[in-house]
Amino acid sequence: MSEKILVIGANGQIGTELVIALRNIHGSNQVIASDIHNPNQDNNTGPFELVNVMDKDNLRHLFEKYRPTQVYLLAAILSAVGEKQPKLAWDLNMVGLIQVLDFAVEFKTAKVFWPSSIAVFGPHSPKENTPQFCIMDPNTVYGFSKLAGERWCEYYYLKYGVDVRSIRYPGLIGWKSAPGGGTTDYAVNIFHEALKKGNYESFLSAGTALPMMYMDDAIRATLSLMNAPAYKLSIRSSYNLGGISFTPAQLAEEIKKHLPDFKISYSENDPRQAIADSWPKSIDDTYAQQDWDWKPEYDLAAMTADMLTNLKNTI
Ligand code: AKB
Repeated sequence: MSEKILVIGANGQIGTELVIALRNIHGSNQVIASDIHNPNQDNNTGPFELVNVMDKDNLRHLFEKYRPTQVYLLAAILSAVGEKQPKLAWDLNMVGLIQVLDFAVEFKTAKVFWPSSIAVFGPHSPKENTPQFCIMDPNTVYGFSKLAGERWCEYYYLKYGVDVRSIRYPGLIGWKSAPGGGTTDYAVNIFHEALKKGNYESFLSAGTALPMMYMDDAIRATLSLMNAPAYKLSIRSSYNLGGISFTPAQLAEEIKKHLPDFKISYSENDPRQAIADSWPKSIDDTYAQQDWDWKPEYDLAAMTADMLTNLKNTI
């Protein structure tokens, strides 16, 4: 069967790269990119629709027009921006998801993808190798909207049979797209500043370890999960996904191997530090390994080399 794939939030950090990957696999016309903003350069290569996920009629129109077989709902407000606009973050992250799940039931959408995050964990979750199932007490609006969203995903799967699949993404690092207002954004910004200015002021402290992943791995993981046979998937809330774990100081050391004059400094009292301190340092992704053979390809050295090589040509 030929797929019709709707990507909502296509201009964002994940959406930009996912649309490219999906169009390479399925052909440009089979992938409808949509966003609240006009298409970016990468999304201009096929059908595009303006959409506001909070607007039910607007969303219904897209489902009626395209009858998508797969929907990727990526529109969200991330951790740092969410703390500045908590009510809006809650509304957008929840209303968007529930509307899409309802339309998936009504229009019999074969598969839905929705991203969760390491932000579902909180101060009392284990910090090292955080397991799939443990205490979860997120204290950001983004984090508890993602945790509630995971519950809704599992609920729609169990009650209505929606084949919804999800990943708890770590911080994502890529050169094709900009990060969107999260706590892990430093790990992308540092590369841009290293190449442009030779120095970077990190808003997280030198020793703040966080789970991270190179975008190539994240896209591969997303497509693997979406292609996995349904009977193999034991998690219908959201899968833990492990990649690399490093601190700003370790990333700076790695960058220095390519740019020996690079200097890093650290700001104090940034509100994102408290968010980072409440999150895991590394993730146990045994379920993803067992259920759909997940294995990351990029370590810190490979990711840093690839980022610098590719970014050099765009700056
Ligand atoms: C953020 O920092 O908010 C995101 C995330 C880890 O979900 N990158």
